[in-house]
Amino acid sequence: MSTKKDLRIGIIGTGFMGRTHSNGYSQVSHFFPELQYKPVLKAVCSRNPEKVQAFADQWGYESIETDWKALIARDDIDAVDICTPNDSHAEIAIAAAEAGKMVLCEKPLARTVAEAQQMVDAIDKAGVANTVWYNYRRLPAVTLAKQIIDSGKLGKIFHYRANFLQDWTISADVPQGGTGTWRMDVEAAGSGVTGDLLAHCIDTAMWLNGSITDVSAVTETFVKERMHAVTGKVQPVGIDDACIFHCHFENGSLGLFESTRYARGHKALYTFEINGEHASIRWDLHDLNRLEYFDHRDEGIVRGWRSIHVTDGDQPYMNKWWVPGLGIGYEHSFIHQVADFLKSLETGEPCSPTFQDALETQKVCEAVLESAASRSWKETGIGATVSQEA
Ligand code: SOE
Repeated sequence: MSTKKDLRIGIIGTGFMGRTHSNGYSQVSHFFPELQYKPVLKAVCSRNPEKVQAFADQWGYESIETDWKALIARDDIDAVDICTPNDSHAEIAIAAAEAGKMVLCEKPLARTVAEAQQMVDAIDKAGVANTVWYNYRRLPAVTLAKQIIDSGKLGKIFHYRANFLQDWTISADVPQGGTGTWRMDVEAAGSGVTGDLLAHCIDTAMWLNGSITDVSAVTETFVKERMHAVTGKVQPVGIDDACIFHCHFENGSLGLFESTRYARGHKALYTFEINGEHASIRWDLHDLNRLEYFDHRDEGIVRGWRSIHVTDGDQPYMNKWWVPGLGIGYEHSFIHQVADFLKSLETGEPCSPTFQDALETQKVCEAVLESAASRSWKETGIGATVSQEA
């Protein structure tokens, strides 16, 4: 008989993220057998009864709901996982916290800082375990980057550079709103690439390199009107199609970030590079098992960029998988997040990024959008501001 404790999951939303999270819950106990908690797929919720039943059958959920309030009211659910479009994150998370449930929320935490702050307040008041699915932190090569930086190998950091490039909205025929294209609708999403893609880059950046204190941004909406999939009307587009910003970090380094959905040829090119006094590192989502490292202190005749294949048992998470040399994929970042969440329930330590951490990312996103709108520098309100004259 298993001595593990059940963590009864109620998931809301059956789209792309509903699938990645469900896969995480399904796989984690196979690969992290030492964990004391075991996710149990108790219920899945979505409005369409046929679709939600099909999802439950496919992923092995025991039951369905078509009203998220009914899911939250159930006393056989311990943790509520929010995989809905951004406009419902706040309402669901606050209700779930008030009902005493643990809350796992898909990124970005909310559409605005005001919403995110209310969510943090509700979580704090209820004192419930929480996390936000900024999954890229948990790819082994990205976690290794964190370990290398924290060990001091890079020395003082001067530059942080990140891109997240896609090309799926170039056609003016792509609608806004609706099931597959809610990310194009400012009401549902809150913003465009800033909240959807740069939020990932900002989360990783602040985890690796500390707080971003102030930003100067430019955004563009290349297609100004699109048909709305729900109303059927051609309506103005309120999201940013592209965003470029530069910034100061609290540690004195400079940041440069770019994201667009108009970079023909790029489907999900997330890259970052960090340059320090002694060494640099860079990473590319399209080659996610590798971390590149350059150390100026190497002997001159062999000095150069090393390509580290992050698949060895002493590298982050990799003793859980196959044998050295065999890579893993995108979906593993979600499995790792579930594992870390379950571990946090054992230790009582928060599972970062918490709602509070994600609020900080939200503050940077909002400062970016305000900076672009006002064509001026904006402080993020986090970290100690570095004087621009300094
Ligand atoms: C957008 O296309 C998207 O699916 C984001 O919403 C995800 O967060 C990102 O990881 C991949 O791209």
